[in-house]
Amino acid sequence: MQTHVSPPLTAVRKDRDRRAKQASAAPSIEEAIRARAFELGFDVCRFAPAEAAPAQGERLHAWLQDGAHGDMSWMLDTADRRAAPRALWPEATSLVMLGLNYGPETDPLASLSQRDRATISVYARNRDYHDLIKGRLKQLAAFMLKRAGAGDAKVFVDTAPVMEKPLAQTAGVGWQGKHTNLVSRDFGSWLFLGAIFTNLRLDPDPPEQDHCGSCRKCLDICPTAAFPAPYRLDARRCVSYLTIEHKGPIPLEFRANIGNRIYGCDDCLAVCPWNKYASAGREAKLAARPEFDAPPLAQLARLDDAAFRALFAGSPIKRIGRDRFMRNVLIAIGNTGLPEFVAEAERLIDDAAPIVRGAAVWALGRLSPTRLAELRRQRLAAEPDETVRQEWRQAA
Ligand code: B12
Ligand code: SF4
Ligand code: SF4
Repeated sequence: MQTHVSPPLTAVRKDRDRRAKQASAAPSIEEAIRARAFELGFDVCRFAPAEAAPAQGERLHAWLQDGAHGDMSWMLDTADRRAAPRALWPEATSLVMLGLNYGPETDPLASLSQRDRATISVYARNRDYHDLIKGRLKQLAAFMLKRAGAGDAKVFVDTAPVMEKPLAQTAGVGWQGKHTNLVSRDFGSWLFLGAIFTNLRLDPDPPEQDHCGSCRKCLDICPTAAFPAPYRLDARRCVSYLTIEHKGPIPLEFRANIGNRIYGCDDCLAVCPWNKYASAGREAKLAARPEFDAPPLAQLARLDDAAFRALFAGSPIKRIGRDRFMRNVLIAIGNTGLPEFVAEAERLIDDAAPIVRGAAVWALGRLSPTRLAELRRQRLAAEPDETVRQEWRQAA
């Protein structure tokens, strides 16, 4: 016959202590998600409640009311959903906010003084980050739901109506600096952001505080005076907007100050003193391709549609198309002040696209007013497009 013998009290205690120890050694779901995020190449992963950043909706509406979004009408169309995570997805309870370091290896502003070269902003010197980050967010979301054994999740990077910067600040990824981008104490201005909304309940991290202090370097360096006040950007004046988002001719008042920036701008990001703690990004697919690091303007000016598509396959630059890209190249050419570009500008006056012809007229006027005057009468009479005719009329 078997008799049940109770273990001595000390053995019970030992067993309980061992199990408690095991339980505390097992990572929490937040720690597990964070560890997986690092494996997937993210550099920051933090959590916020879905009610995060309630004031941002009002600020977004005020910004739109001012017309600061310019012709990004999609910002207006999606405003109500963008204003708060729950307006986009009512079941969301927690947010996983991710940052991926894309810090450059060299001074991103070095090529600004090379007149015969183009400056492409750091984020666009290799593969499109949207594709890269979205795939990883999906992998992280799948891991999270599997670990939780329940729940639902949605992933976002850039293009969805989500205010990534203020949400990331609430999760403690960094703070919105006076240039309005998120600054991190560890990565400076060089973090791409992404988000996972979920109906799981995750423990939030504390928010980050503003560490700008009395600094105003980013405000002072802006070549087009795009900040009406600290923490406020008028997109209509920002070179990033003008060279990427804006579809028509670039307003005359900004052309000279755009210099050789042909796609985006990094000036306000690059001068931030917090970049001294930044390091080069570890993602090879985002490291600058040599051919996108200060490419010669003369080569870019020769790209036809097929060559443009081939060169920028997989790059975010492809999105703006050859004609808008060539408009930007011609603004940079007009700013070189170098006579060797006169023939290039004159050749593009015959381009099939009005946006290119118009920019070519401006560039030629800057480089050789005499040659422009020689061509004006005959070309103006033959020009079918009113915007290009306008360029002929206003060119020097
Ligand atoms: C629209 C957009 C743009 C527009 C407008 C930029 C802007 N500042 O809004 C344009 C085309 C100009 C642009 C440019 C760039 N962009 Co952009 N853009 C976006 C996008 C799609 C939406 C941003 C948005 O909601 N703007 C609306 C305004 C109202 O929001 P906000 O800037 O946060 O405005 C806040 C402040 O003004 C503040 N505020 C207002 N008043 C006051 C007063 C006080 C006292 C305070 C404290 C705050 C405050 O409250 C507002 C709400 O938070 C986001 C992706 C996303 N889905 O979030 C990427 C995003 C912001 N862009 C990004 C990048 C990298 C850039 C560029 C650096 C690209 C380049 N090199 O050319 C430049 C930087 C220009 C700049 N200085 O902002 C990254 C920024 C990453 C980061 N670390 O912050 C994002 C997050 C994309 C991503 N997924 O990584 N962009
Ligand atoms: S990206 Fe360039 S143009 Fe735009 S706000 Fe910053 S410094 Fe100014
Ligand atoms: S440059 Fe200065 S003011 Fe601008 S974001 Fe960095 S710390 Fe803030």
